[in-house]
Amino acid sequence: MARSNDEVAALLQEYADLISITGGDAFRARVHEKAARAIGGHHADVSTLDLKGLQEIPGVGKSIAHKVLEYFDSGSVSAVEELRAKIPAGVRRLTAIPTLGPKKALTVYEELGVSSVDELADAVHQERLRDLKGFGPRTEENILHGIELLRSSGDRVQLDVASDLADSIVAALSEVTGCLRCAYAGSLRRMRETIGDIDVLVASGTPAPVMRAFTELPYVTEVIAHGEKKTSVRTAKGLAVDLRVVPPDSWGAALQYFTGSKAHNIRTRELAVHQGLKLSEYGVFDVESGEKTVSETEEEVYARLGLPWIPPTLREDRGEIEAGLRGELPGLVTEADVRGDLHSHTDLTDGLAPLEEMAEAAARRGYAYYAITDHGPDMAMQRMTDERMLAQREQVRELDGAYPTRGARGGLRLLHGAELNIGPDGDVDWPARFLAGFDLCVASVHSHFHQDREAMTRRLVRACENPYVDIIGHPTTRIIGRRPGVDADLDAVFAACARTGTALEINAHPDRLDLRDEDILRARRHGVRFAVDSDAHSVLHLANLRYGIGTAQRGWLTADEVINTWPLTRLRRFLRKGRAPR
Ligand code: DGT
Ligand code: CA
Ligand code: CA
Ligand code: ZN
Repeated sequence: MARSNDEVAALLQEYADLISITGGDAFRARVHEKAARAIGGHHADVSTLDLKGLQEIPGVGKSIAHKVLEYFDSGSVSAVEELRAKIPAGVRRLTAIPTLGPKKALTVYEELGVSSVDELADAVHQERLRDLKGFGPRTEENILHGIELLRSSGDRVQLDVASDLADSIVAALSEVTGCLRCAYAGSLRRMRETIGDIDVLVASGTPAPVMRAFTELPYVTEVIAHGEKKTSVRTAKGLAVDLRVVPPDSWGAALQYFTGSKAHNIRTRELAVHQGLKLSEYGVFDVESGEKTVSETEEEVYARLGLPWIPPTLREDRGEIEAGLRGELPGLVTEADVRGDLHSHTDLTDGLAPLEEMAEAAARRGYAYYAITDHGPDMAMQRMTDERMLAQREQVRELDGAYPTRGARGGLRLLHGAELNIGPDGDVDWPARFLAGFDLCVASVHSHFHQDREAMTRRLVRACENPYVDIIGHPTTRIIGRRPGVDADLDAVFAACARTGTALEINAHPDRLDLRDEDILRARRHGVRFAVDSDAHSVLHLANLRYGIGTAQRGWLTADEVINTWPLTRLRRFLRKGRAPR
């Protein structure tokens, strides 16, 4: 994973924000924003590219390419620094409030001197915003709601950010002499949707060199605590990391303990107590003799408690202990079960890569089949037409089977689909006649998020009832930390999905993870099928599927409940749904 691409993308995005905040040219802001997205999604590490290579990235012109080179030469970009100097960091932080926007952020700063999120909340409560042009009671409500969203996500980071960092820490520490085992534990191992801090575990008889290597990692900016057993640091992105070094013969007990969750651990400790045992991060001990019985592997620890090994994604005390005791833990879906991705975009709409590159990358992942689902014409920005869609279909048919893959002897099977837009009344982009030509259709809500509960429920149910809608994409449309899910009677929607044979998507993008774990648990009680999809807008996004699988596991899903683990013939039968036979 090219971390430098993320850095540059963040910098260009910040620059775009700064341009907007300072009232600069809106077009210039958009150009930089677009380049930020392109670089974030680019397959090659941008720190290795020269001027020419950089300019080959779509949306990257000469001036942006020069900024990127300047960044890698000197560690900063003068144009960005100039704007940074004009705008206090607190004001920039205001733009992180999802409902505020750069223009209003500048207004409250210039007119009221508000330069932090707390000050803004105070100003709202003191009704000081009311006198400003363009601010009404409705704006105040929106701002307070935005502040609440920002605060509820707190200092937690998204799954992909923590994953990338943890992977590179584990890789680095595994190289240190004396490190016998290294893994991450905590909420990241359980694949929670956001991560408070990373917990890394090392088994070693000689902690000192491991601790030293840890504090000397290049992205460590601050050492919070330095000890024999535990060291805590803060990293460049603000994320904290705890490292614990344990004796090799305590590895299993420590991994179990520090994986959590706290609620799960309370239950395992109770189980131990009932059997005259004591469970700690050092092992399972006999209370009477004080003798250690097991602790080397997690399997042993669970077995000693009378349990099978419980997958980390289930360890939330949501019934996994009871299921384990009864021998009824689900056989969870894994990434290896997945035979294809059913939601992805190309540069025909808002994706970054052409069809060929996306398909080739899907084949590299070993898929048996792969669906291209660009946006329909109802999202006007995407400029889709019937002709363009049909031309793409021809291209898809031509390339069907052209890419060798582990997953299918005759090459990757390409499906031609679309991501339809579910309009306010539940209608979708095209009439039945046109829709009948697609192999599959994903349908999603992209606007009118604030309909009342009844209207929103009706809208989603109508979409399910459309015989050409096979999958409801990102069903609640929430964006983690930025936008709450829509208000709908989800049980009614889930029941409609089950009744009509419409699958619910588990959108694997780490910003979305939609459906979320709790909704999946609810939906599966209705007998719904699911599709775990990347919704990839670039080649790199295809790998996000792992986060969707983690989320599916947290929803207790088995492979049989996930349609894109099925062989193509079974999948096609599902996709025929209520359609007239062809
Ligand atoms: P996070 O960091 O907020 O995303 O969530 P976790 O689950 O990673 O929590 P963290 O980092 O505070 O602790 C890691 C694990 O260590 C936690 O899942 C369970 C274990 N642990 C920590 N403190 C306690 C405790 O006071 N009691 C018990 N039973 N376990 C604890
Ligand atoms: Ca943690
Ligand atoms: Ca921790
Ligand atoms: Zn999409």
